[in-house]
Amino acid sequence: MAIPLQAEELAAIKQMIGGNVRLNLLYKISRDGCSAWTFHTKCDCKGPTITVIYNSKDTVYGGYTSQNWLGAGREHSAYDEKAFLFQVRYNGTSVQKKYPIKADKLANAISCCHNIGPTFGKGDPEFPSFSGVLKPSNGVFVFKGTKANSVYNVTDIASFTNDSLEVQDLEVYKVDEGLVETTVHPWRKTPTWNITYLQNLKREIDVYAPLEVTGVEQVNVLLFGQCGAGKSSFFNSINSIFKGVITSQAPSGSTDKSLTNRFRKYQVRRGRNGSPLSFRLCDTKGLEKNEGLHPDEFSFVLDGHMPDKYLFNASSLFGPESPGYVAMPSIRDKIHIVVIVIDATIVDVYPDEMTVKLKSMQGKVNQRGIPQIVLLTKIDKYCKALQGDVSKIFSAPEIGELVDKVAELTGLPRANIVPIKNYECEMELREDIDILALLALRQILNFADDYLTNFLDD
Ligand SMILES: Nc1nc2c(ncn2[C@@H]2O[C@H](COP(=O)(O)OP(=O)(O)OP(=O)(O)O)[C@@H](O)[C@H]2O)c(=O)[nH]1
Ligand SMILES: [Mg+2]
Repeated sequence: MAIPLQAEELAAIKQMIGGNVRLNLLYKISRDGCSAWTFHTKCDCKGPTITVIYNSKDTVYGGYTSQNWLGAGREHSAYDEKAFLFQVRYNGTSVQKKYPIKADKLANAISCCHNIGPTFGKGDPEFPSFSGVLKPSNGVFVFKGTKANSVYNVTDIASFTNDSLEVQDLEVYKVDEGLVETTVHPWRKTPTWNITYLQNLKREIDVYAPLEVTGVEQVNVLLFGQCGAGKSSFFNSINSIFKGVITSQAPSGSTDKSLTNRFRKYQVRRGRNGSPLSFRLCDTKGLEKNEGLHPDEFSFVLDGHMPDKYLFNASSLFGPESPGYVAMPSIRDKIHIVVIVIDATIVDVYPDEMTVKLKSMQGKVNQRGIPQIVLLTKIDKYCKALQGDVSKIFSAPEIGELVDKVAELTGLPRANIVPIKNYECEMELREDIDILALLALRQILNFADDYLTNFLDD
């Protein structure tokens, strides 16, 4: 099975296209079959697209065209001065290579015919392609091509394809280009964003207290999700807001393995030395493809068996024999709300294996009747127009559409999906970032209350 596009590879492609773009998967041969007819049915007249090929040498390359694919009519080529080829992975390592179309070959950017798949260049297939219907053999599709490239600036075609025409997968994405156009009909309504609104939100959270009769003094909010999604950064953002300065108490950063290696039940204090607020943000190790938080450890966390500051150990899973194991957890120790943290920039290519892991863990959460909410992070990276000011977020239709997609991915209602931008490179607090993060936190605490109410009813 092909390894899906990694976040940095996706970001590289978006950067090569330029501007603020969204990708929507139209066609995938491992899912839809490798057939020229199916390709044209799904991809014709859809405007700009990218085609991505994953070959058996873990090399990923493809092409972009701003023109329509068209299977109808005679075989023809299309003029496209914006077309280019790219390579974003070579032998399993992410790279970033762009091969623009040659100035004197603009008329030959792509070839269209009902009987051929996506083909860049004209005449002999210079770009690996297929015709008719291709059946896989030992899990790979053997494409045709490639001669020396004359339409695009690829000097060494062998290194472009890594000398392999054995294709594990091919995907075609529709590219929606252009900056966010805000709409007069916001997809979520909030009062006018100003300092008064910010202070009101802060006050609401300041005075928040869990239902007294439950005996719970601080609700336990579990942050979990893929490694690097922004779990620790969310705690840092909330902590910064209440401290009044940018802080980075929880280690955060980018590595291919989870940076967080301890289970932490962080408290947030009012100011530097003030009293703690009535919630704890529980930070965990991230979900990873092979390692990461184990489903059994996840269950122990949900049920309150795992102590604060437990150091994860990949060679020995947490269990009743582990140091600090809480044998008889009370309602105070249990998790009262689960926050699934998802990086907005990878929703379009959310790895299948991660979806499987997520669903199975969601099953455990559902079994226990714990409410769930999705924190959709990095919306500033997903939508560059929001980078300097996130206050227009609820008027940005593309974020509304992204929320729809995440609702579908997680099976949760749209109201449970809250987009945010964490503090990451800022030196000063910003009113817009604070408001968005506090809106998310307020929703989280409301949902936690629902759990405690149900607990009382039971
Ligand atoms: N631009 C941007 N970057 C973010 C945002 N949230 C997190 N980051 C960055 O993403 C990287 C990973 O963030 P972390 O908070 O360490 O992610 P995590 O989920 O705790 O990851 P692990 O502990 O490794 O599982 C860091 O470099 C953050 O600065 C965001 O909203 N916008
Ligand atoms: Mg972390």
